[in-house]
Amino acid sequence: MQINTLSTTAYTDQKPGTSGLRKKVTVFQQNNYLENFVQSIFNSLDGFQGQSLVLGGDGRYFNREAIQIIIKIAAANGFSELIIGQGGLLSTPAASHIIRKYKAFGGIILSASHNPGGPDDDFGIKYNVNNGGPAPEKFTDALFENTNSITEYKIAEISDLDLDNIGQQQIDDLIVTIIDPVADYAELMASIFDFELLKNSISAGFITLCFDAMHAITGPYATRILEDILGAPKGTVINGIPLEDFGGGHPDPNMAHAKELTDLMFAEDCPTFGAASDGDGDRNMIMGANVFVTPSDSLAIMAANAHLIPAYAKGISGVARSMPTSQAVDRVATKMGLPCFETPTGWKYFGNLLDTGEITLCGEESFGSGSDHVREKDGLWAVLFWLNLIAKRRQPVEQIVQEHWQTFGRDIYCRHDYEAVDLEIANGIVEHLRNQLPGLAGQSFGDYTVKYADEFSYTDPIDNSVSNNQGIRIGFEDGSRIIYRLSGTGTVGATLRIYLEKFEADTNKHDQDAQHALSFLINLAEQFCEVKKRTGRTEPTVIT
Ligand code: VG1
Ligand code: CO
Repeated sequence: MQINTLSTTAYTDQKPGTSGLRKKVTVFQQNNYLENFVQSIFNSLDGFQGQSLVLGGDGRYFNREAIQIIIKIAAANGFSELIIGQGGLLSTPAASHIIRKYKAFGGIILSASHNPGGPDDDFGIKYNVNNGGPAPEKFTDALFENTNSITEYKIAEISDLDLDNIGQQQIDDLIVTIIDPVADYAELMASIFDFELLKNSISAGFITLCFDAMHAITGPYATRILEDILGAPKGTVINGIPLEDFGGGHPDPNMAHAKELTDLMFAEDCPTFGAASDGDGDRNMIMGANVFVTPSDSLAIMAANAHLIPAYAKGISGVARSMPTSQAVDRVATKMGLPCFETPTGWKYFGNLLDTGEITLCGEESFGSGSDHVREKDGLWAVLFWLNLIAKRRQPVEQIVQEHWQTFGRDIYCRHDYEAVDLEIANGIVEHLRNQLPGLAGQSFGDYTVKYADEFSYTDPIDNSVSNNQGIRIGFEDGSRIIYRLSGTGTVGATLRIYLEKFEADTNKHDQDAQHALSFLINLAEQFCEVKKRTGRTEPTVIT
């Protein structure tokens, strides 16, 4: 194999965000932009010679071209085997599983997740380590430094590979294995959940369902598992063909973007269960007949009911949530006597807790939940968890949620996103908030008295690494919170996220609209941050 070392010039903007490097496709198409980043990943790693690397992506525009380039750079750098999903496809949770199952050195996942795709939209790339999870911050920091100083990269002179036929190809010392992207994952799901019970509940008509794959990666996974294996009727999976531009949509599973599913679930003759997943298959939205389950509640309900699922029947060791996620799961943990951890936003912070067995379940308010079965959040896993729960409890989604609130109280919750805010204005808002923090504790606003106002910083309990500046928190005496963060996944300007929550113990007040119940806090949040005043906007871009 002829290996060439080519000189290159560093780019200064390759800093990984919450989940890898995400930029416009046109940025990735710049001369050597992708090559630099991939070589910098390898420059940040040791000991991979003769090892295997997993490769796959969510199928968005530029996926195939990128994979061919990465194959050549990985070959030139000394990997001995590449395990690639057929067609270059792997959902993020499936990639995590495959790294673990085949004991690969690591994996490169091509995805910009919930961001839109297409020639003028977004592309992304991230590196996962041998536990199957996103590389920790100390790796991404070193990687960023390498991208700033890179001067050359290595590339093998081989022709483009056939990604579409399952099987092995040998090119000199390199083995390229093209695998069925779904098979291993489907087998894993069957080992966690009660598939017999699910088959029976579906064939008996007790569960009727609709799954919106949003023209993204979960199409083939959901079709195989829900329709082919569990016997749900053809057509259960809608928008099931992955498209390079997601059909022009925004593959983000929430009521704003999964509109077709939402309309269906609020119609009169709707199915009993509805769900959607995102671009790379790690997010989930759970709905029942005329009801939407917030991701924070979903996590709490899963924790409270985990013993009903075969894989977790012996009990769970602990739970974790990202800081802006509501405190609903904390209440479950307290009642069950389980440890509960609060981590910064992003799945990489759960890795150590999962690896050491401190926790079994974890989740984020941003439609993500998962367990120790992989090291990424997992959309279809969450869907199957809920289906298993419904089948086992023989109750509709709404009743499961209501009963949960009766037992634990309700954490009323919502998130307001202001997208594509001018960077300077966004930084000004954060500065303005920071300046207020020292004086806020003890002050009262209506019925709310500020208990603490600070910036969240996290010390990993396993390796003691410290992550600062992980969001601004204003917490009140009654447990209510207002949280502000700038997104680390956007590609245009800045996205300001405002998270609002309030606890309601009174069962008679559980059936409230969240926007209404939180209106005082919503106004207070604006008073503190002035996003409307400073941007001239009248409302958030998206409310979830
Ligand atoms: C968002 C979510 C965060 C999630 C991240 C990656 O990050 O808020 O909870 O882990 O996306 O999810 P940010 O920095 O934009 O708030 V995914 O499905 O985009 O890989
Ligand atoms: Co995602």
